[in-house]
Amino acid sequence: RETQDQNEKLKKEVHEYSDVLPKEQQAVHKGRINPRHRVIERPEDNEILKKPKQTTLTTESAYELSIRLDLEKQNPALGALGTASHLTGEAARRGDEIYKKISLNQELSERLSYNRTLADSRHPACLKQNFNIPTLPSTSVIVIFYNEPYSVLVRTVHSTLNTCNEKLLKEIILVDDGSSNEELHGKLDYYISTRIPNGKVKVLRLKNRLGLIRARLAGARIATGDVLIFLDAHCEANIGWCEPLLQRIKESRTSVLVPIIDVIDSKDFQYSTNGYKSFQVGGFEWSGHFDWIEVSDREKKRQLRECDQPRQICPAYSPTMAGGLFAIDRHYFWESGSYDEQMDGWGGENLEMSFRIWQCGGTIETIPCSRVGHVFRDFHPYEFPNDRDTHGINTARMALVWMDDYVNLFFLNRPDMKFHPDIGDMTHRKLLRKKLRCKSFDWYLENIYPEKFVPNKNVIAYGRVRALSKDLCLDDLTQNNEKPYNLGIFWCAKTLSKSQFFSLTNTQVLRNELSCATVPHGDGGDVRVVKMVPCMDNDDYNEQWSYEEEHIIHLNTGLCLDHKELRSSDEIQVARCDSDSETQRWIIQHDK
Ligand code: UD2
Ligand code: MN
Repeated sequence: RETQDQNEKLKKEVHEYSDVLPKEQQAVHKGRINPRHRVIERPEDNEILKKPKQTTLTTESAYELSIRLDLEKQNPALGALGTASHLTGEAARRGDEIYKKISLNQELSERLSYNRTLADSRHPACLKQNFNIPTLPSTSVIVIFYNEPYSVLVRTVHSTLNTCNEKLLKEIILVDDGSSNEELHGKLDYYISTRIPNGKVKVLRLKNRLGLIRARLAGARIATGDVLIFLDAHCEANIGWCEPLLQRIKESRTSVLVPIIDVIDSKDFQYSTNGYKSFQVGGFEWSGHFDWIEVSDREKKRQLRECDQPRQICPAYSPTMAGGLFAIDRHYFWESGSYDEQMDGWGGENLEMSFRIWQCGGTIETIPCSRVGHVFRDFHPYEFPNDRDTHGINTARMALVWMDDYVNLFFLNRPDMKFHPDIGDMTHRKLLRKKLRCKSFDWYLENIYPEKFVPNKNVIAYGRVRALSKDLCLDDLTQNNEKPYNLGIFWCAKTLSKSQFFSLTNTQVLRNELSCATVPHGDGGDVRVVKMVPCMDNDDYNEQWSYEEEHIIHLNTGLCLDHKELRSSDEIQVARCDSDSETQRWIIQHDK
């Protein structure tokens, strides 16, 4: 009742100044169209905010109205406890439409409360932990954003305020990386000053888009908390996530920490976990991409040795981190080299920081009692600066500084990056590496990530597997490495590329980075396909091959790799071995 009255008063006020509003909006405020109805039907009515400020009162009233309409649109029951929600009818259609554009259901997000609750997804042992709050370091949470949906960003802020102990949360710094979306300017500022007036939420606006790496640096420069916690602008934090991070940094200043990142579905906003029993940590691919890996048995043993709590809630060493959500001591952030400021746009900074931290004496750890949800999107809703592959360029910079000779493996996977003109100069990063007396990449692989397969180490041969009688090479075709797939052949690429890169290991496994070649058990015909399956930890006999007199022989079946009657793009086969057959002769080469 009271808000209704206030709204009425407000509408009158807006009405008085409505001359400065766009035509359509005037109609709304003169009461010809139910404004509530209109905004729900036409989100673009927020256009009002795109008009230049005429008088402060008018603009503020417009923000006020818009914010009230936003709040009216929300249904507190929707998505409560992190459950999935589904729109119907016209709203569902609009949700699908916006989803196609930005890979996120903004329509739905606008209907979920900023303060929706999440189910506690922590391991039960986490609940028994006690923290001595006054002794913990304080934190500045830094959230960077570029044209993120307003409601998603605001929910990230509320979620942080609701879940991070207020005695520990010194401030939230929102860094606007030059967003063009007007709603993220005046209205956001107005929202913060009227709805979150505790002074803890600050907005730093960059004049131009600097890319997420420099945006994080800008936020870190003005931060005053003891610990920096970085978040993406589409996160919802789970209960009790701050304390375990801050406690661990108090114990170990050079540990860089990541929470378990739970998944918020970009379509229905379901907050889902993999259960609390297990979680993954960070790995990488030689192409310079981050990937998720299981916690190794080696690491589990280390946890048992070095941690006096139930193993499932012990910090887990992580060879790399995803990059978006992490906590680091503020001074250590700068001492350890913060970021490479010459990295533009998006990508690469996560592996750079991961290798640097490990090689220069720190650790990266997943803290299982700290869980934060993140909306994973299928594609980037934004364009890249100057349309460049900033991930590739940044990763090349990273590899040239931190990976020693292993940089060649990166370039084998990314030949397009080898002489890329935009890579630039890295002298200052190399000096940093010297100054901090950082260890080698060899050391990193041996000690931090010995499970990582190195395609040119402990191998009989590596490179492309080329047919002798024809310019055909074994090729992944378009398959990815997630599911088993049939291996193919294709015209040999001029420069060795990822899809034609194989190794025959000393243990006689024919494989690429993630998958091993095998001939499926089965009917036992004489001509059969070759399947690529996830490599087992222990070499499986069925995955073994020998290489004799240019024949590649599957040990278990005794069949030979054979491209007889096959053409480019076909699936490769194995057939009964024949020492005279030209189509069974292969060479494995990496130099040409
Ligand atoms: C992942 C990371 C992300 C970052 C990236 C590699 C997680 C969950 N996310 O990609 O944080 O490390 O890998 O670079 O680990 N943004 C800007 N300016 C830009 C582009 C993006 O401020 O020019 C913001 C964006 O609004 C978002 C954040 O940077 O808040 C990360 O971008 P993203 O969410 O598109 O990246 P994501 O999660 O795919
Ligand atoms: Mn993200």
